[in-house]
Amino acid sequence: MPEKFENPIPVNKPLIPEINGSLKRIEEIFNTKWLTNNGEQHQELETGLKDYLNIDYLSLVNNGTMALLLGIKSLDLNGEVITTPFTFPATTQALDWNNLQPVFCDIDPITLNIDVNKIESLITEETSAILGVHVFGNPCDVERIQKIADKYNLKVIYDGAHAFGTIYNGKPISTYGDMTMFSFHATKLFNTIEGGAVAVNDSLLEKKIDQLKNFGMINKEEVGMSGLNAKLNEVQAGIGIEVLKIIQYERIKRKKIKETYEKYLKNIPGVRVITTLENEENSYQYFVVKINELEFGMSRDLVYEKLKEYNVYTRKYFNPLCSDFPWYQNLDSAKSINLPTAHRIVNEVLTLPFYGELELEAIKKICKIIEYIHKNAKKEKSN
Ligand code: T4K
Repeated sequence: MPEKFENPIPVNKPLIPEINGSLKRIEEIFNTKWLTNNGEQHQELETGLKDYLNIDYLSLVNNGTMALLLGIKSLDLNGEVITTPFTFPATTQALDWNNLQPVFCDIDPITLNIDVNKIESLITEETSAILGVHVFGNPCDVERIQKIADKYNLKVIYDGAHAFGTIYNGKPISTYGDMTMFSFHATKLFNTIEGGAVAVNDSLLEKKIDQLKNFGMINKEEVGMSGLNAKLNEVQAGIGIEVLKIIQYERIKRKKIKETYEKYLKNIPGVRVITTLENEENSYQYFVVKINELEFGMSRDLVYEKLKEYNVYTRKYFNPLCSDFPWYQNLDSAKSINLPTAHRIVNEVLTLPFYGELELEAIKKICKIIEYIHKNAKKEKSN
């Protein structure tokens, strides 16, 4: 029987840069007394991110949810938006706050992203956009989604909260669709403690989002639209610059961790790794498996509980499905009968601990524990 970890292993640990660089930046900010409103740190981070992500237009904001909310607002949509139920609450809440009605589309069982084969049947006269989520950093079927959008004259928005740095078919993920939102929350691969960004493909839209995050102000004396305050402050931007410097090393470490997990989980029946790397450079933001109860001998929920006994803290992202939120219960598309794959998957998916600090020996041990839980479950059943 494997031994319990002495200290808890969390699902995530933020990427934290060496303290001196951040302190120096805070000192600069304090000396200049410029704390927010598009200061020097903000501008430097925006430029750094455009370089890193290889994109031309990007607007920084104070969290990923605001990035989505204001990004959607900038497109002047109305009516219905087709989206996925298998996502974090922020995705559909950004629609709610824009007075748009989500229409839930079932998901693909392999990628866990919106099922492109089912989108067209949900389009009505009221549809104005498709909102896809690159779940766990794996790209949606961006090319087929664009074809559908072109045919029906719809906008395409991507929630890329998990897809920072994902490259698909040789192109940065944010070059697909009309816009892509990124989250820079502490738990994300790249963080500014709290933060986010909207990446777009033209300068006019970038300008509009810049205005929307600053009360809709065009200049000091003109307010052109109803905006909000969603600015990223200088301290967070400064820390972001320091995090960006070490992101490449973190990705290399996470690649090794991912390979180690894959190697040691490969032969455990009923465990399937979600992330694949076909035509894609992965974001390395999450490491996720699916537990097939029949083959593994135990449900995902029980595995989650058992792992806790060994001091391993996993997560059931994204449980519950957004379609199960109380305020969507009158929607036809939210009915479970219309979302069979999402309802099955939400009971199978488990996010395992994944961060660069995690030692390879610890990964091997987590895999051994999972294997032991499987073997024991089979034994218990046969007794
Ligand atoms: N769209 C999608 C698809 C998203 O996944 C998210 C957010 C959004 C939109 C919205 O973006 P933001 O507005 O958040 O920028 C976390 C995050 O808060 C959330 O950002 C993220 N997705 C979601 C998937 O996960 P929780 O409630 O699971 O976080 P929490 O506090 O349980 O943290 C997880 C683990 O991380 C902890 O066990 C320990 C570690 N941790 C966490 C924090 C906050 C630390 O070590 N230090 C920390 O400071 O939501």
